[in-house]
Amino acid sequence: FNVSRVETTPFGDQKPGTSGLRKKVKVFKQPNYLQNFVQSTFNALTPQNVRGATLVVSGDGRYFSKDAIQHEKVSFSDHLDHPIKHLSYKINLLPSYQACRQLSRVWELLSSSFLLHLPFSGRIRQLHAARIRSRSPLIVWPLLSEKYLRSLPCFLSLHSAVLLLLFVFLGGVIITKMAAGNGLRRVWVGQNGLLSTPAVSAVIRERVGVDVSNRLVFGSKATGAFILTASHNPGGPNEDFGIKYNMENGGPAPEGITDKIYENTKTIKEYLTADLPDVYPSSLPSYVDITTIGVTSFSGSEGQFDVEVFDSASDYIKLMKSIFDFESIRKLLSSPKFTFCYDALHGVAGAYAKRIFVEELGAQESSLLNCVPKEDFGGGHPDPNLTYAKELVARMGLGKSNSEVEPPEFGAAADGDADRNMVLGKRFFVTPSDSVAIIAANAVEAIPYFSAGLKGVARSMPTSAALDVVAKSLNLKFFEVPTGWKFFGNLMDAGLCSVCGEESFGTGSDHIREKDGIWAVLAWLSILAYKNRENLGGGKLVTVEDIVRNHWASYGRHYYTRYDYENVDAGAAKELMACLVKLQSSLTEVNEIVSGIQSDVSKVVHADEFEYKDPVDGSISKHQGIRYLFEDGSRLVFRLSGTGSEGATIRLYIEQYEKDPSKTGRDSQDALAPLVAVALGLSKMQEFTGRSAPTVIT
Ligand code: VG1
Ligand code: CO
Repeated sequence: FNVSRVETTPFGDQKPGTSGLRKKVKVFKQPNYLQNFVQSTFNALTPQNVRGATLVVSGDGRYFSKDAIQHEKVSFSDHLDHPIKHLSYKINLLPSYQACRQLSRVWELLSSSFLLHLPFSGRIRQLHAARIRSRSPLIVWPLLSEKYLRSLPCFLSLHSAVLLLLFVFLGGVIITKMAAGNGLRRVWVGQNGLLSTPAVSAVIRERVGVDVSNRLVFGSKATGAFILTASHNPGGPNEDFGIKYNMENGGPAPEGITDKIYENTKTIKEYLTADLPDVYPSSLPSYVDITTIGVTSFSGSEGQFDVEVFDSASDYIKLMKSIFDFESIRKLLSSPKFTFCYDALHGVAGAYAKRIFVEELGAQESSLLNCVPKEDFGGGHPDPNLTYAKELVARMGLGKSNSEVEPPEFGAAADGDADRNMVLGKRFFVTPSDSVAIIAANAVEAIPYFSAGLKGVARSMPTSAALDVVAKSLNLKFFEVPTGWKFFGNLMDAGLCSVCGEESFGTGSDHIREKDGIWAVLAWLSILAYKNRENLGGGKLVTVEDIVRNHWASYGRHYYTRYDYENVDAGAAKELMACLVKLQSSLTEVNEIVSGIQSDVSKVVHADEFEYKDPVDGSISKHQGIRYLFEDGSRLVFRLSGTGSEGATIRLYIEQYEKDPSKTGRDSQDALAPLVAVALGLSKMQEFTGRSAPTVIT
């Protein structure tokens, strides 16, 4: 292959947020938008992490992922894309993507105006859908399409002119070609471009790879990864796409790197790319088919470049087996006493759920909900919480379901990229803040990986202090970090932290450097298996609810809720935050307002903007959320989300500690109502945002 330098101009909006760059697909589809970000990232890394390096490229499979990894689809319509591509190769014209960007616009106009209304477009769509459903090898498609096209001379004659112009931009490839262009040695791609975020983290750290002769090679590592996901944000042509870079420790790039990336995006002038052949058609001698496991090698002027497609799940499963006692979980899952349900919300967790829960652990297939990964998550919002995981919530007997069928004993859901988890018991919700505390409290007994003890525990600032109480009582090192998983990585690399979590349904450990949704489910199943080790034959099952209530009885309960005001006006959100910061300068004034709203809450004794000094590298992160701390341990926290793609999202976190075991059984919204009123009044939420209620309550 040959490498070329392509001129480009900067975009002003490529600042990575809490977890990478997330934007509407439309934004990512702008010419050079993704290329600029990828090149800016390569430029922010040390040369040894680029030249000769091994890069993982995969994601949650959302719309636009395949384009990003491998080829750039003609954007006007999927069903016409493939036959046309085939044709362009048939006529043997080499694609040259750059030259004809503008023509794509013309084509889009033309096609949307009349081509899509031709009577046969429906038929092509059907064929295409059938191909996807049957997962037939790609080779079948060109045959189908060729036959089809031959039978449609009108198609050709009508559009031959446009076609001739079209194939010049058919060969666009983004990340893989840019990796070759930047002198990387190889790219690893999960089959079909699918890898969960935790699986990416795992394979960066260690993979059982294969060499060119398909021999297993143990212990290969990658230097980094591009993870293609917008996580819990919806997917599809009108929804979100995202990309983030993870480092060689398997964790998200630290702020030092993401700041550098952002600086580079503001000045970028060119990017490097190689003219590798495209996926289609499969009849070309060398192409990369990301649906098939194997290695494809290319030789360039500076050496060889490989694209290796590997099974998305096997490395991850191997890792899970080294952490948990699968045999004891299997006993639990196969016991008739224990019923189970897992909802992948059509995210990438589906690619793991059947293999792990059904094939490895013996759960019934009917216990899997929405476990087929979809580009648009079936039109849903792949966010595992009580609002968006509706089907699971109903099945678990929470919400307004008809309760004729007995709900399962255990239910869990994942987000789009499978790093989040929601854990539910029968008619019972486990808050993520409690979940991490309970896992920490039980890990040593129930999970073999931790049998030698925990090195320490950590939580993000807005997460409730339930974990703090466990840390204190078990005499564990404890850390409070800003929101976002990147802050846990340094602690783990330094051997300071084993288990950590966030209130936002993220839980994980130092087995990798990302939160891990399936790990959390296996951790809970391990705890249940351990607590029930003598009950499965006879005796009463210890349920999820029992475990949580017992935990509250020994450690006290942190009533907790989060209010999200999604997609509010960005200016208004900023003003609201600025007012809260200003208010902090006078606690007297704050307490006057508080007691005016609610006379029976305790006093605010401290207020600040959270700032974090990393104990390992000394780096400082400022403006990480506004805190109001009360005398009795209650907290109000206000933050702006860093993962949205439109407007601003205000998050309000409300927490109250109850030590008295006779008072830990209240409904949390009731218990927190006075503090909620204070928070809304203090922030003048409705006044600033015009919203009388949040979009999501968790
Ligand atoms: C949110 C959560 C945060 C989480 C982040 C990424 O960030 O609050 O705890 O780490 O999403 O999760 P923000 O800035 O919107 O509050 V994931 O599953 O989206 O990668
Ligand atoms: Co996620």
